[in-house]
Amino acid sequence: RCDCESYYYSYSFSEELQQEWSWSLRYSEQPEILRYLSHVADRFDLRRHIRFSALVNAATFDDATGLWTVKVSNGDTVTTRFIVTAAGCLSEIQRPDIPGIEKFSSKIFYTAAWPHDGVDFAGKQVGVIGTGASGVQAISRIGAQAKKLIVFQRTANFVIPVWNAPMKRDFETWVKNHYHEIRARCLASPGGVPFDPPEAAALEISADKRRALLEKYWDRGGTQFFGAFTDTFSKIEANEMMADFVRAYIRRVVKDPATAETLVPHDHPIGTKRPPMDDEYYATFNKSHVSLVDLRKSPITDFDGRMIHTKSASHELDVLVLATGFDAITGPLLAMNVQGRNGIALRDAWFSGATTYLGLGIAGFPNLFTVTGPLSPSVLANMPTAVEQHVDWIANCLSYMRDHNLATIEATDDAQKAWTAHVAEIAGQTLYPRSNSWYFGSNVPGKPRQFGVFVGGFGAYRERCDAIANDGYEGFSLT
Ligand code: NA7
Repeated sequence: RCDCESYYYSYSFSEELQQEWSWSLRYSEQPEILRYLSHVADRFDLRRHIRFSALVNAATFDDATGLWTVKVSNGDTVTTRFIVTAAGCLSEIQRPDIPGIEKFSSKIFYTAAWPHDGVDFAGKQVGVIGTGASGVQAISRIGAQAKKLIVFQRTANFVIPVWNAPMKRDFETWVKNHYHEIRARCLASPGGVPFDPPEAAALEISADKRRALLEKYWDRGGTQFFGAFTDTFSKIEANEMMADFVRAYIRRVVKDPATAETLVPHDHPIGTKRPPMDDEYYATFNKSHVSLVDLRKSPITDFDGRMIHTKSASHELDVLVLATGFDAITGPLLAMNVQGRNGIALRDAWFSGATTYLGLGIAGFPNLFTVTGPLSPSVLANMPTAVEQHVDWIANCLSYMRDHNLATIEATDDAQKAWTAHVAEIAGQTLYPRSNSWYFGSNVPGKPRQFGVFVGGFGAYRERCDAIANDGYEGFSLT
């Protein structure tokens, strides 16, 4: 399900599309999002431009011709001057090495590679490993269907309710009448969203006022909760105040005190790991057929046949769901085996961490544009807005090159170094480094620890990209 409010998080590139499409829920579910994307593909006759089931196995730059050769899994080879990657930030599955799992004989499904025709959990004994955004939403749904559900939790997360509900038609009418203004606010805002900036710093107001603001933003739900204060992501004391509010909520909702305490997070500042969004998660643990295993106290020791063994108990399962995440942000690009100038592999160029200019271009990899690439606002901005901003920027750049008879654009080393350092410096001023998360690549063994996202604000980022383009693509070398 979408983490975000449907109307604000859909495409803006066509006024007709904005006006004709209606969302049924405040936060749309996966089937409706898929219907929307299919509608967009049909409405703009896009399918004829797309080769489906075409996995890119390799992309190699030829120094002599200045062209890229792209090898595709179906055997096709394509030669092209430009490559625009739009592989997503969360599309490369991460399969953790869980000792003994090869001995498990029941079915295993990964949330990151879910069967398109769904899975029927009715009457089944189900285990779920992983309590990130995917696990949390899966647990609520599976808990409503399965005969028995056992959740294996390694790290407790702060799960924020979204208060999902049918779309109010008067809200829809208001949005459709104000799209112009809403989109302009998105483009100027730090998160690519049309919400007002926080009203106060939590540390500078009275306890009563703080409580009132927490409740006000909690009632708005979802990511809007994090808009309550200016200092949530910069001051640990302020962050703790917000965290305590959510901890109290968990203790109120979950009836069994021991289960509640296991679900209460203590190991990271709230919001510095992606906070899952769900309305039913905590209440699911009040169901008699749902139980929680704390993997910190009782780690998995082995599997055999239909059994999963932990230090303190053994459980028989018909199905095991692994909600164990993705090799995020850089993973999808590295999986394409990109090779740039002088035969340098992207994997080697990024051995110590990703280096990019604006998250749009990479030195040594000419004419390769990366939509929502590493070190751009990507996953910490409104994603469709971030995608559209990059796509517009790239399209304008290609027009500029055509109009000026240019064949090559490439980020300079200096500009790339400066941008990469700038992104790290800004992340260092926040509380994000206090957690281990996929933002840092912490979930992938051996991956360099690096904050993969520009957190200086989407609006400021967009202005910088525009200024660079207006300045003849400063920081890029064009030939
Ligand atoms: P996440 O957020 O990376 O969550 C993965 C979860 O799986 C998390 O709870 C991990 O615990 C857990 N995990 C991973 N490996 C293991 C092993 N080996 N044993 C036990 N538990 C494990 O991935 P999601 O798919 O939920 O979400 C990714 C993003 O997609 C999400 O943030 C949204 O933006 C959309 P850990 O916290 O590492 O202890």
